[in-house]
Amino acid sequence: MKPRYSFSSHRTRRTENIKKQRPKYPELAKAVIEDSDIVLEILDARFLEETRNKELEEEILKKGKKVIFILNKADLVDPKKIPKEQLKELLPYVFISCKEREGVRELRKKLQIESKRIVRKPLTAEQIKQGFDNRIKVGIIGYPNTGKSSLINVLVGKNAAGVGSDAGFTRGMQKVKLTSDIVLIDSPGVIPKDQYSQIKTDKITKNTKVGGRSYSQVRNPEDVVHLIMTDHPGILEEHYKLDTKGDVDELLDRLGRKKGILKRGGEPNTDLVARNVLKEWQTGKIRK
Ligand SMILES: Nc1nc2c(ncn2[C@@H]2O[C@H](COP(=O)(O)OP(=O)(O)OP(=O)(O)O)[C@@H](O)[C@H]2O)c(=O)[nH]1
Ligand SMILES: [Mg+2]
Repeated sequence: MKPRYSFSSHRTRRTENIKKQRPKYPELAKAVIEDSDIVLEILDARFLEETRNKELEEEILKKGKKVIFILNKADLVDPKKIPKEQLKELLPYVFISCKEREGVRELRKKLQIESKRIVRKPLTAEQIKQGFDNRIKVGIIGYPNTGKSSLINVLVGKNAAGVGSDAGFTRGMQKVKLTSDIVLIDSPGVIPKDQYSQIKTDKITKNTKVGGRSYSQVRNPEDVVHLIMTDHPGILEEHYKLDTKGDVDELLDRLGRKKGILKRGGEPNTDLVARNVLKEWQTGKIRK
């Protein structure tokens, strides 16, 4: 008998491909920074500190590129509740909701102002002959799943970049025209080296909590639910209307029975229940 809920379609060769390619992503992001005049670092407004990539920020600084922080998924937070000191560190920033298309006009205007400030060397005859791309390049970098590709789509007003709820969706660079003079560059999400691991469960668990690894691919979904319950006491119990006093096993067990997510013998399938919880958490159905 097949399980009633299955995420098996996600555990395909694509996952294996991502694993093989992921080590190259930081290099790709650095190449995007090198190639860009302006860099947008996309953060998840729910997890500002956790989704920052200081390693890439250093690279931006080293290369002397202009950076604008994009605090995306603003529909899932109350911006007024974010401490002022935290925001000060992220200047200049723009709150954006790709979902609600908020903040987009402000960002477009900022990009236009900034791009006028950039001094470009006139092209040589040889460069013109070779069709050298002299447009202003805006690199979009950041942690996986923060909405880089979604931002490109709302900026250009059409689906030009692929979007998916699985972290690691974008796997290469992609140039998308914004105006006749500005081009956006999409790039794959990067987890900073010091927080990235294929084997250390504590790192994987933390990355998953902030959406950098997908609920469908993580090997230890129950641990991630446990971390959410520890870091944000009461939130899951309130959302699911279950009083389990912070006990993750009891929560997953009771939720499995309530939703009918059961194994063959009739016991709750806690792995799948945990993945369901994580999906709701990562997509913002459960609010902090
Ligand atoms: N609620 C909400 N969800 C968003 C917003 N922007 C993007 N998302 C969702 O976040 C998920 C990831 O979006 P992508 O645009 O694919 O993110 P990405 O940064 O390109 O991801 P990778 O390519 O995997 O690094 C998708 O399920 C989007 O629908 C937003 O402003 N609000
Ligand atoms: Mg993407």
